[in-house]
Amino acid sequence: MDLLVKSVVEGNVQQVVESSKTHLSSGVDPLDIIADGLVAGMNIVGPRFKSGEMYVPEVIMSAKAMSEGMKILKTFLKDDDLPSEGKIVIGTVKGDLHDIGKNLVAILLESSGYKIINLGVDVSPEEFSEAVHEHQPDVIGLSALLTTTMMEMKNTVDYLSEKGLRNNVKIITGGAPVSAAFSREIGADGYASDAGSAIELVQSLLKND
Ligand code: B12
Repeated sequence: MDLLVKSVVEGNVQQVVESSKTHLSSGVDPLDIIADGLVAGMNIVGPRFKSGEMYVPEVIMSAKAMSEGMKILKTFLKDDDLPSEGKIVIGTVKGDLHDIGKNLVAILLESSGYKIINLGVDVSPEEFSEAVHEHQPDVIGLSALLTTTMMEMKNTVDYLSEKGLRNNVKIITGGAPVSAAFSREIGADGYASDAGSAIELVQSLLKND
């Protein structure tokens, strides 16, 4: 399985696909290939990105390699075979079109076992609210990259509170202009400065549930 782990870390799509097929044909359980190969690889990528040893394009290649491997392995799984750590709705707030960082957070959370509902960019408080009704997530992730759209985070938090939707869901925030202090001020449950820390944050918020 070492080769598969290494290939995910290196973002070598072809090698990940070949290695996944080799393990399948030698009879290894697809769930083990996912956990000990693909996820194990992304578990190395997350901390390396956080510590600055890996950069955005490399993380994207690793994630692509992982998802190509998943495509093959998933066909051998039943729908409820994959364990889920929790459900996360994530989106960039209204008026803001930046999504590179938010998508990285989504990718790393997904590779850590969370089910992700990515609402995209320019997401209004009403759309977040609808997503809570529809998907019943454990966590909502709000992203903003503009100082002018940071206040949309507050509007979203306030809107969800008004609608009585805060009881079973934690709200986390992130994005370059956002800080832990701002996040606390607007009443969110947590803040993370990067995708690696976002995983730790979600794990700790859901553990305390
Ligand atoms: C790429 C980019 C764009 C692209 C976006 C493409 C895309 N699909 O995302 C385009 C060209 C569209 C764009 C447009 C604009 N941009 Co722009 N853009 C950038 C740029 C260069 C990089 C942002 C980025 O992707 N960083 C890389 C990612 C990996 O980092 P990140 O986003 O910070 O994400 C990490 C963390 O913040 C965190 N995180 C992010 N989201 C979340 C969410 C959660 C829940 C959590 C926990 C963590 C988390 O984890 C991520 C991964 O580690 C920045 C400058 C910069 N260096 O930041 C300017 C910047 C953000 N843009 C800026 C501006 C002004 C604009 C425009 C207004 C320009 C214009 N006049 O048209 C428009 C606004 C459009 C709009 N309505 O949103 C300013 C913002 C200034 C400010 N303080 O408000 C910046 C800072 C540039 C500058 N120095 O002036 N932009």
